[in-house]
Amino acid sequence: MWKVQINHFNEATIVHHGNQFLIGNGKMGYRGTLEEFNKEQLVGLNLPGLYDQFEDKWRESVNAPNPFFTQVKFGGQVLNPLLLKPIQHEQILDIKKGIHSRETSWMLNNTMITIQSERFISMVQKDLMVMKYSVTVDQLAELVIETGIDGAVWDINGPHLENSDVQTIDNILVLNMNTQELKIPVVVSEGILTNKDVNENINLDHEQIMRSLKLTLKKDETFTFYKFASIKQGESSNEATLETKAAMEQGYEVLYQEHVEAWDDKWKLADVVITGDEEAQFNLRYSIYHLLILTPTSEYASIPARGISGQTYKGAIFWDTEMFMLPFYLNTDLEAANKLIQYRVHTLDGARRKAKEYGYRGAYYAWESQETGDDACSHFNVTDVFTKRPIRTYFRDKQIHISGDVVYGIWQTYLRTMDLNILINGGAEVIMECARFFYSYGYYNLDQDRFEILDVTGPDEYHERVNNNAFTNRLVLETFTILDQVLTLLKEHKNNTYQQLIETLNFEADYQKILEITPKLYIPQANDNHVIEQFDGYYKLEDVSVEEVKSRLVHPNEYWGGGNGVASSTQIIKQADIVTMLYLFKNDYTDGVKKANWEFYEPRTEHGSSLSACMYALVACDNGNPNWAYPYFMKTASVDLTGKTKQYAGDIYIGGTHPAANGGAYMTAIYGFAGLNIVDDQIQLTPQLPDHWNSLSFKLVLKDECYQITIEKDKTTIVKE
Ligand code: IFM
Repeated sequence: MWKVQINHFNEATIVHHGNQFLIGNGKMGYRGTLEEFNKEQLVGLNLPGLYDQFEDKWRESVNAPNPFFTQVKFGGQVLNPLLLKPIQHEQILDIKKGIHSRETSWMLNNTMITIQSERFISMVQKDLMVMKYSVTVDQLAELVIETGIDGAVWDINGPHLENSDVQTIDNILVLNMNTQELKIPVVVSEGILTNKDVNENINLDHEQIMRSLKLTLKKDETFTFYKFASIKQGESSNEATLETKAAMEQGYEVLYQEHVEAWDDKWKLADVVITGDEEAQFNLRYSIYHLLILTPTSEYASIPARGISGQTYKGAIFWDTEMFMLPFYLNTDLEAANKLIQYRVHTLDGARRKAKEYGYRGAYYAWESQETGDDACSHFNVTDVFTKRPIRTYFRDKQIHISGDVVYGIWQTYLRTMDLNILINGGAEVIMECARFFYSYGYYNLDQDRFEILDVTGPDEYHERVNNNAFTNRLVLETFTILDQVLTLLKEHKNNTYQQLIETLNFEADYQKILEITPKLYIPQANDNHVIEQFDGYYKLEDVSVEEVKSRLVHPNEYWGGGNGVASSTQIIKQADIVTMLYLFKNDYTDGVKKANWEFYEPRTEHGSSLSACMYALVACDNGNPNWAYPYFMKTASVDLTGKTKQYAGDIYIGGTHPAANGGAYMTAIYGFAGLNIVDDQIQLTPQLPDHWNSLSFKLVLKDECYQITIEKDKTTIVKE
């Protein structure tokens, strides 16, 4: 099963299907809406690496004009399911090929008119979008097809594009605009080829540029046009036009074929095969599909928390990338993994600026990072549903674990490749600056003779500004430990680089101080019940159930955190916090501690974040309980199929796709159920499949070799390919 399919039209699910039927290639994402839809239905061609700020609104990624806009008119009636009920409607996403298709029929004036379309964003030519669009009638009929570029773009905090200039060059339509803030050109061009000659007029409006095709179709005749669209960022209309022309010369079939072959190559390495559970198989493949359409194409852009599904969360990059998505790319596409790491190297100066802004030294990475690494996160990131006033949140100021997450990601990449270039080409500098930041942020408690990390927000965002969040403290310890390992390695193998870094960063004194303080760093330990307190004073909070907290809500979209929120004074947490720590640092903790904490924190977790369930699944597997893990795995893997996630935080729309959950599903299969562990280039497996699974198999790229790993009930095989 490789297809997501719906067989009827329902207005209420337009937004969900926009996410569910998304296509993309890492550089662009196109929402799963119908060709006749517009910004009201959240049509979106998202450009994840391009950002803009309009006036004093939130800076966010840019959505480009829509080159696929097409509507058919018959007898003066626009064929649009919102205006006229179709007699048949089907929408399909083929996740094996990265192709979206639809077929819709209407009965009007005793004539059946059927629209079929098939579209893709080329996985080969990254600025290219291609569509085949057909209309069939069962009676002689006169039709008008309007197709062109719709410049009326859906924006959350826009408009982001200005100075629209429309032109036609050799019958290619071109819409030229630029971003408001940095004046970066965004050019959309499109050309069409038709299966028969038609009468065509072009209407140039300042935001829209449309072809109007007038045609008469005989009984049972089909009219087809092929559309080739080029979207250029920072380039001129000339480049866009040339690419459109070249694509038209190549033709639909050739472009289709190369696209499908590129997808085939991707699946060869990325697929994970489950036998004995079709639903789990499909959900997992669907999650991997999302990771594939997010494969980074540049080292100057990374993967936003809502992927390429739109501008939610400002199109920004969070810790989601390193902690939940990077493992997939490390196992299947090292080049992509390196781009993610290089993105953090290129944004180091932004992190330095943020540290300085708050009065610290070193690098404090952006909670919501864009192209420069400056923080896009607002101090008031949620709006109160009752008063409509902004709520002061401390994600930006206090979620300091982000710098540790970046360090962790770089180190994991180094451990996987043992390639010193990762450290030499900026990785070591990032690690040094992050360690320095933590050193300057921490507090030496003279009375207790220990180094503490105060006033932070951990992964559980409902409890802000807490002291000694165990997860954060443990990650700081990891950062200090990695720092020492990195500097020792460089000193031994690349002494020149070592000396140069120490001198340019003036790091000698900090290095010594960090080494001295590391043994004093306070790491909260398990109590007599083997439970670790999430932060100082957590146990003193009201001990209530999630259901009880829910029953106290006055409004369904009310924000649970933010100091005064319903959860803030209780032990109810938003997402896996201690449990995330237990997964990341599994060797530090006994099975007893893992079990006790899982059992203690799970009933206290709202799972209000899509990052939560996979961590519970991973720790359950690590604890030898795959059947406990299974429902959390299924929840994670189906998140973008069901659309059952929070759509609002207060009054702010937070819908879209969930790449961290997609990555978490992959992690659960590979690190949980297969129990993969790589130590010194050796593949170790501790498999524990759910009872009803027969087998699990996947590929692993390790040091230029590819391994096929197959886990069956009673045997495990590793074959070098
Ligand atoms: O990074 C997450 C955070 O942990 C919870 N809120 C949403 C963010 C983006 O996914």
